Amino acid sequence: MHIIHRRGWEVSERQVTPEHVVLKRRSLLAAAGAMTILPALTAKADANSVPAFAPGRALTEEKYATTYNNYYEFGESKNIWRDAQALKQRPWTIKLDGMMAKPRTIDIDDLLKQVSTEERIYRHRCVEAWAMTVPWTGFPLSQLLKIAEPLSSAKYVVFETAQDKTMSGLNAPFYPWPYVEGVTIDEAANDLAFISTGLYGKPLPPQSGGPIRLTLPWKYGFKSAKAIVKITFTDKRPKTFWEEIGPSEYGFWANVNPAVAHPRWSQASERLLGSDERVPTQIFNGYAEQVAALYSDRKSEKLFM
Ligand SMILES: Nc1nc2c(c(=O)[nH]1)N[C@H]1C(S)=C(S)[C@@H](COP(=O)(O)O)O[C@H]1N2
Ligand SMILES: [Mo]
Repeated sequence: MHIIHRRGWEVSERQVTPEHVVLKRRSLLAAAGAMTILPALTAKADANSVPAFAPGRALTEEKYATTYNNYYEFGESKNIWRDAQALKQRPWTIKLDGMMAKPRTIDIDDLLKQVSTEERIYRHRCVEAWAMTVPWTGFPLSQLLKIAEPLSSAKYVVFETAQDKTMSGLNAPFYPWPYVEGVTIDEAANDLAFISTGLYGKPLPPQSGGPIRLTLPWKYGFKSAKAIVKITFTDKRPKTFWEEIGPSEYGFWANVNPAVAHPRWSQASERLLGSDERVPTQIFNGYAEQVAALYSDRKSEKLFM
């Protein structure tokens, strides 16, 4: 038996995907034509190869990932996918501002011409203790940093979600809209930090954060802001949406850790979407090898909630 050392997202297709899903996705990708094809899809499966960071999980079925969502702009229910179809995906622009060389507004299609897209299968862990494993299409956040050219004095990247008339949840007065999230520049430059514009080989559906969302697989899901319309570079740590609502429950760092309980529930295990199966939660959602070093000088901070 030989060990293939892949990075965490370079999982063997065979390890994560039931065969019928592989076949379905192959035909989807062929139909999509221009989509980047996952290298693992085309590589010959080797029953004896053990990827170093294989999720050891089946891919979540698409119908579960796209019909069970958290998207408070559309309400507190998980069942918002129909309503979210009303959110127009084009035209779509993103304002880049703050501490950067040339603040500007960029059209999503112009942005997509400047990046190279790829597919990554990531585990996703919601702070509410459900989880999924899905194939995103998109590009590393580090590519956006190169395009935006933040000043060296910038320490954080802040993401802001659209506020659209189709979003009935915005009428709920309690919430501090807009939805704001942020990471340090170092976190943003990490290879795992990803901007998603597709899911299951198709354009990212509105309920999943289409047309463009953040995807940070080692952090609780609320960090992965959907429907991004503004990206700001700053030297001040932002007050994020959930931190504003409940700082003792949803912190800025929000790295996944089974040993640090949420004040109201355990984080030791998680339910796999589309099944009743519970599996143990892993530190940094299983991505410690790629991201733990980001926090070696921050041991005194509340990194895990
Ligand atoms: N704008 C916005 N982004 C958001 C949320 C939200 O309510 N609004 N919910 C977050 C939470 S709690 C999770 S778990 C994920 C859910 O993503 P999914 O619906 O694609 O599974 O989106 C995150 N991004
Ligand atoms: Mo979540």
